Amino acid sequence: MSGWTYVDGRFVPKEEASVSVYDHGFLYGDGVFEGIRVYGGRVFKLDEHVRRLYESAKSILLEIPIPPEEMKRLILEAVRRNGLQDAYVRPIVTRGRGDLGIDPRKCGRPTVVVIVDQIQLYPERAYREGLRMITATHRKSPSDSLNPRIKSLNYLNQILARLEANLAGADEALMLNHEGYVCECSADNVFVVRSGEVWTPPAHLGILRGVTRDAVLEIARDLGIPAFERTFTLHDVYTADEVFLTGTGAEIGPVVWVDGRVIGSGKPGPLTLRLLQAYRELTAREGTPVYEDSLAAPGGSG
Ligand code: PXG
Repeated sequence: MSGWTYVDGRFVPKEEASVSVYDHGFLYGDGVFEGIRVYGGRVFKLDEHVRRLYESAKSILLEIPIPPEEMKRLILEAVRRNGLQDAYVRPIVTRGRGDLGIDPRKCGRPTVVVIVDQIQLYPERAYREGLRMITATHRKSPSDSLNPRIKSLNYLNQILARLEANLAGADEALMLNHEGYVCECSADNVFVVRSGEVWTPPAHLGILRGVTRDAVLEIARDLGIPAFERTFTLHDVYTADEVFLTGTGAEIGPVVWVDGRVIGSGKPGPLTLRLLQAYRELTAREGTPVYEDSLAAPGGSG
């Protein structure tokens, strides 16, 4: 697919988009990013994603060289330039180009990249039949080491967990914190349904506070389904009526098998499917319009 990518102040053809090998995002994973969906020409939860991007950056003392409102305009323009109605947008901000030492003071200006691409959806089978998940032996990195609330370019912790899932022939890996409490999956948040209640681990346990997770908590409450943040263990997962994961890419993915335990009936649960339908209605209805917005910067990208 042809298209345009924003790199450091200008749009370039996708095939030509590149950053320096001296960029500390490449050398050390020193940077932050977001993953955002566009549905029917509307950017879903743009404010929430941009807020999290700036919070991640602030936490690692990375000053994004443009203000949040300009970042939003840039994201909308990037989608517009690619002429897509449905897309996946990946804003990335790195520490920038430095030398071979880790010291961020050697980096000049942070690198800003916005990639727009087509979204690779989970196969429809995943929603019809459900996903299989294993618990990774790799624990979530503790909040006082590398806080999982920061959506940084340092994804090795999650990748090591995903490799375990791949080796086991599973779709996703569940990750625990060092106390053994359920945290989240390698690249999705996790929920359990027990006796009509919906539980997901609290953010302070050491997880990424997913935008989809927050939207699902809100949808559940709107539907009159009791939904809480709660600390729980693998036992609560194995014996749950339903389990599902959430993420920008996955939306709401039913989980029917965890570490050899069949969850509920072994099919996607009724509450999960109800939430998925409500979530899809929300994504079809809400969002910042790409092609008719007042935020749009007239003309070029600067
Ligand atoms: N936890 C982690 C660790 C994540 O990376 C989520 C939860 C869900 O968050 P949102 O805000 O999307 O509801 C993510 C999502 C992938 C992929 O390939 C997923 C994510 C990032 C990059 C790639 O599935 N993040």
